[in-house]
Amino acid sequence: MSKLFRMVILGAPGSGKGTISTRIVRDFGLKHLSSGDLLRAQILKKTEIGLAAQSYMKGGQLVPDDVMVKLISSELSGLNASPWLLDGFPRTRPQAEALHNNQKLDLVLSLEVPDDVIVDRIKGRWTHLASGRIYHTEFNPPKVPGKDDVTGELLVQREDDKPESVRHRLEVYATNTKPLKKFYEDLGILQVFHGTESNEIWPRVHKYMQRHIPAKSGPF
Ligand code: G5P
Ligand code: MG
Repeated sequence: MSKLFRMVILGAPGSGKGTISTRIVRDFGLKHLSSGDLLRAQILKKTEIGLAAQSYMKGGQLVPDDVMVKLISSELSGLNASPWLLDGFPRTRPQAEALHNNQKLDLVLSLEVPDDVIVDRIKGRWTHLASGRIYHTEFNPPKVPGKDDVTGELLVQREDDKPESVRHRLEVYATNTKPLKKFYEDLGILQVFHGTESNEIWPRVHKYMQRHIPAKSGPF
């Protein structure tokens, strides 16, 4: 069963999708595809997709559906034999339908964290853009301040983590992505987790996931 296991993690910007995904990868051995990390890698490489996506992302707008569906389909086609976890895709109804028409999901998790908690925590996020590794000044600090633990390269604050972009991203999430919960609820594969701390949400996610796929380790 674990071999073809396919899941999605939904949640507002800063709700902890990346944080929880890293732990799922460690304990359940899934491949993690973060649409935001993929886009940021394209921007760093100055590809056609990266150049097109940059202006949307900077202000917290969604990148057009056709670009996203093409990007994610191409990444998924390289993962056919592995179980995977999608983070940040789908984000709109057309994206969810395109995915559903191609791949049947086993599970969709939704992280529900209050907006005021999110706005506060995003101020402390630092990112290693090339790898997608994320840190937080208090919650998950790097070993050396301002530097990535693995490469030693400089960490940056994402352009879309400025307070005005974050507020806009929360609105975009509420309008476009939150309704996807109904789509997945109707398919009978949605599980919602409420909380304000990833460390408190994580053991519940781990326990729930074990109903679907055997754990290799954890929860830590
Ligand atoms: P992204 O990159 O997908 P978002 O907005 O969905 O961006 P984001 O901001 O990456 O989500 P997250 O992954 O949910 O947030 O959260 P995280 O990084 O794990 O945690 C946030 C911070 O809080 C981190 O510093 C973490 O260490 C800390 N933290 C975690 N838990 C706790 C805790 O319990 N306590 C505290 N104090 N801190 C904690 O998408 C970016 C853009 O790309 C485009 C859009 O423009 C989008 O805005 N895009 C798409 N466009 C169209 N369609 C798509 N499918 C697209 N996908 C991406
Ligand atoms: Mg993320």
